[in-house]
Formats: sequence, structure tokens, C-alpha cells
Amino acid sequence: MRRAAGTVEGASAGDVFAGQPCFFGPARETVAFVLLSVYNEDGGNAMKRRFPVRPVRQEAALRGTGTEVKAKRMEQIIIHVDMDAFFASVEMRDNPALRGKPLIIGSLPGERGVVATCSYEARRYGVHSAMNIKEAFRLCPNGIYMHPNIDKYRAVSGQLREIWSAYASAVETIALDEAYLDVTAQAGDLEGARRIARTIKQRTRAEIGLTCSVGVAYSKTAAKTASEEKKPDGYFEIPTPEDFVSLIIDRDVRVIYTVGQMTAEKLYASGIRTVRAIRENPETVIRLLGKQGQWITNLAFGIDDRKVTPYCPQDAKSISREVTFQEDVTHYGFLRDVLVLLALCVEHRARRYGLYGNGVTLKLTYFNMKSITRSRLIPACDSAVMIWRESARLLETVEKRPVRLIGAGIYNLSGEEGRQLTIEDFFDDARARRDRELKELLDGLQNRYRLDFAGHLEQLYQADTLHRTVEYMRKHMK
Ligand code: TTP
Ligand code: MG
Ligand code: MG
Repeated sequence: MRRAAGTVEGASAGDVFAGQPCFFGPARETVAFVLLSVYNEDGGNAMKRRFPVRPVRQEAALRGTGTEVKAKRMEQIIIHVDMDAFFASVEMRDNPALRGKPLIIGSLPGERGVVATCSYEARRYGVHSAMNIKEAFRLCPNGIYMHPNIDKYRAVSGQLREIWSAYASAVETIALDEAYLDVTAQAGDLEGARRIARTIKQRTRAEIGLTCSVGVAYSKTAAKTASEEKKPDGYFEIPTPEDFVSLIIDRDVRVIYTVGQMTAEKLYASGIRTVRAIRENPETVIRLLGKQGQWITNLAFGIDDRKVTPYCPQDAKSISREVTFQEDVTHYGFLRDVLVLLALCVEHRARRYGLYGNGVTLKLTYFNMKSITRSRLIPACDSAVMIWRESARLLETVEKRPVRLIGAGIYNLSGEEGRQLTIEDFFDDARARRDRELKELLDGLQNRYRLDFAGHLEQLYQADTLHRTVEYMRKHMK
């Protein structure tokens, strides 16, 4: 698989999804193979290649009989590292007065917005990431609330990466605080991997002053599961698929990390509550969930052959999102509306990685497969409003023919040190105006399509939801 040159996100989610937008229909959150392939240039296809659809009743074959199978299972040794309460821990490291307190990073009470993360002390009150800030404040009125300092976290992330890179042949960064490391060559065997994990934990504490949780395993999924197993400051290993299966077999289906609330509810409704039940009813799971069902079933059997694909967001040249329509679109007012959603998704991804663009691009593929891109240099753009405004302006300049695909993005990425200041940096008024503009844009969409966009942003960021929502809008546009 070739990585899309410099593209952080290229998932166009293909044309497999139809019907209602997820927050109205039953299939709300994850279609695993699309979600997991957001970094692939060809949407879900690379994932399909990497997960050849296998017959699902492979338990006997998978268990194998002896060491031969077991040795084969350690063909790759993967470490997953994830920092503990990352944003909050950095703040507590830098300000001892915050330590031991329920600390909530995100919006402030009284603002619109959500919790980015919170300290483990705050989690005891039931506060968690992505929770509405009002709800967090209700649960934890005595908490300390702070805006995030993304630039600081991005700098820490760079330091972490240096440590990680010293022990791995490939580092795949998943977020500022998290990566998969392929340590197969460096570790040699499980004992070697243990040593590497221990060293990474020690160096992270000594040099950066933070704790992390580390998982060692034969696959990416198992490594991620392992790192979560003993959080915070944890270490856990899952050397073989058998270990993975025996760890999770009696747990709720949600232990499979791509199974979200709505997927779980579909499974529950068919009486499938545990991983064991998935293994016993693969046909039902696949009938209910299609390709996602196939992927979930494979995971329930411990099958995950994905490789660690080197990736560094800081090296990315651009961040973009695009959607392909089920039918060509001739209504350019509708395309302007779709750009709002694309801009929101680009903003979200940029902020997750602490990056800014210095230009905006618009991409169109016409009905005849002819593609065009238009771009404009705009310093320091990471806000959805700016991305929307500029991409919508670019849309006005193009030839108006039926459109099959539309994309928007930012390019010339930089972090804070390369960032030029904008008026919004100096004036609260300007920021407030931007927030007002965003609210107006979302209200406009809500009126035109009768969907509560503002209330479902987190879902919108997911490839399948975005695609479904856009299809819903297309069918309901006036
Ligand atoms: P996570 O690793 O998911 O969470 P965490 O590190 O805060 O806590 P844990 O100990 O459970 O790993 O995310 C890493 C950072 O990414 C987190 O500190 C804040 C940010 N983030 C958001 O901004 N929004 C989100 O919805 C999530 C989940 C994380
Ligand atoms: Mg974390
Ligand atoms: Mg993380």
C-alpha cells in the first residue's frame, strides 16, 4: 500500500453507504474498515486488501497445535504506547498546584464545547473526553477547567516521538500522545520487547516527566488492547492470538475497540453481548454489520495482520477530506453546504495534530472523472470558518458542471513556530465573531436540512457518518 503523498486524510468513504445519516439511523458510529483506513488514498480498498475476507470459522486452524503456529504468531512484535491523561498530565507536570486535582481540559463552563480530556481524579466524577462541558460541570463543579495548549502538547509529542523512534523500525503516530511501534527487528523476541517497553517507560518519566501505558503484542489491535489494560502507568503483554482471545472472550463486545455504542446495541438486540457470542454467531454478526461485521469477527478470533505503517503527522503536507456522491450534483448551493462539513472535519483533524495550514484547497471531480484543484494561500488557517469561507470562494471560480466528488483541505502545514499571527490571536472579539459565524453556518444547515449538526459534530468527523450525512442532505435538499 502506498501512502497518499502527504495526505493526512483521504478517505472518501466510497459509495458503500446509503440511507439515513448516522445520528438518525441506527448505524451511528463506526464502520471499522472505513474508519481504520482514513489514511489510505483509496478509502476502504487498501483495508480490504489487507483484510482479505476469510472464512470465519477458523478457530481450529488458528489455535494450531504446537509451537510452530505460536512462533508464527510472533512474526511481528508491536508496541502500542499511549500517554496517560495526556493534555491534563502535561498541565499538571508544569503546574504542581494542579496535581491531585480534578482537572478538565477543553472548553470552560459557560462556553459551548466539550471536554478534550481530564485528569484521573476528574474521571472519578464520571467526566470523560467528548462529554459536553455543561454535563462535566454538573458532575464536577469543583473541578479546575482549562483551555488546551495544543502547541505545548505538540512539542511534547515531538519529544515522545524521538524516544519511540530509537527503538522501532517503524513508528505510526495515531494521535499526539499515541503510536504503534514495530519492534520486531530490535526486540527479537518477547523478552527483548519487554526490555524496550521498560526503557520507553523509564525514559518518558525521566526525560519528559510523564507516565505512559504500554502494550506489547503480536498485532496492532492486541497491542492497543494491551496498553489500555493496566492504565494509567501500565504495562501488559498479549503475545499470541490465543492470549488475546482468552483475555477478551467473556467481555462485552465493546472491548473490540471499533465497536461503539450503536454497533453494540445492534449486537445486543440480537442477543450477542460478548466476544464469545460473536465467535459463536459469525453469520449473524456479518448479516447485521456487513463488512464491519467481518472485521469484528476476525478480531474476535484474534486475526489482525495489519502492519505498522510509518507515519508522522508533522511531515504531512496537507490535511483534507472529501466525499463522493451517489449521484452527480448540479446544485452548487448544496456543494457550498457540503463544504461546511468538510471544513469542520479538516479543522478537527488539524487540531488533533496541533497543525495549521497556510493555504486552502478545493478539489472537484466532475461527472466525466476530470478532476480539478484550486488553492489559495491563507496564513495560519485551522478554523472551519476560514477553511469554509476560502473553499466556498474557490468554488465560485470553477466551471459549473455536474460534480461527482468534492474535497476541501489545508496545505503547507506548520506547527506553532511556523505560524503567522492572525487578527483572531489578538482580539477576543475576532474569535467571538468566528464562533458566531460558525454557529450561523450550522444553524443555516439545520434549517435547510432539518438535522442537528451542532449537536453531533463528534460523529460527523467519522468517515462513514460524514458520507451518510452528505447523502441524506443530497436527498433532502430543496
Ligand atoms: P486519549 O489518549 O484518548 O486520552 P488521554 O491521554 O487524555 O487519557 P488516557 O489516559 O485514557 O489515554 O487522547 C489523548 C489526548 O487527545 C487527550 O489528552 C486529549 C485529546 N483528545 C481530544 O482532544 N478529544 C477527544 O475526544 C479525545 C478522546 C482526546
Ligand atoms: Mg492517552
Ligand atoms: Mg491516545
